[in-house]
Amino acid sequence: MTSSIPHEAELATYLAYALTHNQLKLYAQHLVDVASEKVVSAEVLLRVPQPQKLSLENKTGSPILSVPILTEQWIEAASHQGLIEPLTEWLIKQVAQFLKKSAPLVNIPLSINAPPSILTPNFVKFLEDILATYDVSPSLIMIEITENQKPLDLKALNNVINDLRAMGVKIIIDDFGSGYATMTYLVDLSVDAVKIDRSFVQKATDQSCAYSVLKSLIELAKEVGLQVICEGIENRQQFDLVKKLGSDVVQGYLFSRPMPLEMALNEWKQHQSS
Ligand code: G
Ligand code: MN
Repeated sequence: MTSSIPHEAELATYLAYALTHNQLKLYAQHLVDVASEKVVSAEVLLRVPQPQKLSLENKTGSPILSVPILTEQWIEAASHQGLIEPLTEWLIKQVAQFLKKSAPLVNIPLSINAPPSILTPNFVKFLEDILATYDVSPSLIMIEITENQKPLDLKALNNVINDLRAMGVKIIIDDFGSGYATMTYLVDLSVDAVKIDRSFVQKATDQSCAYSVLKSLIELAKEVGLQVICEGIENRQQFDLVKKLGSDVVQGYLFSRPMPLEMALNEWKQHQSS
C-alpha cells in the first residue's frame, strides 16, 4: 500500500467504479429553524466509500490508499475529470426517488450541492424531467451553489438560477463569505438564501474580528432580503450568538450529525409526531 495522495485521475476512476457499482451513499443533515428549533429541511451529502473498500487495485496490483479522501476532494476530482454531471444526475435521481417514497410520511425539502459549472439549461431540463417522472414538487428541492475556482459567466448562471426559481426550486449560496467571488455572487445572482461559512461562526465566540465579520455578513444578507443560514453550529454558545445576530436557520452537530437518508426519514417521522 502506498501512502501518497492519489492523483485526481485515480480518484475519478474509483468514483466512476463506485457510481456504476452502486456503492455511493447519500446522507442527510438537518437544518433547524432558529425561533422554533424545529427541523425545516435537510442537506443531502455524498459519502464515497474509502477506496480500500472498493477492492480495486492500481496499476502495480496493490490497493492504492492509506489516506482518507474527503468528500471535497472527490467532488474536485469529479469536476476536473468530467464526472460531475453523471454524479449529480445520479444524486438528483436518488433524491427524487427518496422524496417520492417518503411523501406519504413526511414532506421535507432537501438541498443538493452543485458547483456552478453544472448549472446549465440542460441541468434545468434534467431536473424538471426527473421531478415530473417521480411526481415530486420542485418546492421540495433546494440547490446550494458552491464556488468554482474558474471565472464564471455570471449572467448565464443567473439565467439558469431564474429558470430554477421559476420552477419553484430555492437557491442558496453555500460557504458564503469565504470565496473570492462572494460579493460578486451576491450582486449578480438572484438567490433565496446564503449559508454563511462555518469558519466565521466557529471563530466568532472568541475572536472579536471574526465576530464583527459574522455580524456584518448576516446584516448584509438581511439588508438585501435573503434568508440567512449559519452552519457549523456545534454548541449552545454558538447557537445563542447567531440567534442574537439574526440567523434564521442553523445547521450543525448541536442538532444533528449527517446520517443515512433512511435514518433521517425515521427521525423526521418521530419529529413530526412530537
Ligand atoms: O458547506 P456545506 O454546506 O457543504 O457543509 C456540509 C459539510 O459540513 C458536511 O461535510 C458536514 O459533515 C459538515 N458539518 C456539518 N455540521 C458541522 C459542524 O457542526 N461542524 C463541523 N466542523 N462540520 C460540520
Ligand atoms: Mn452545502
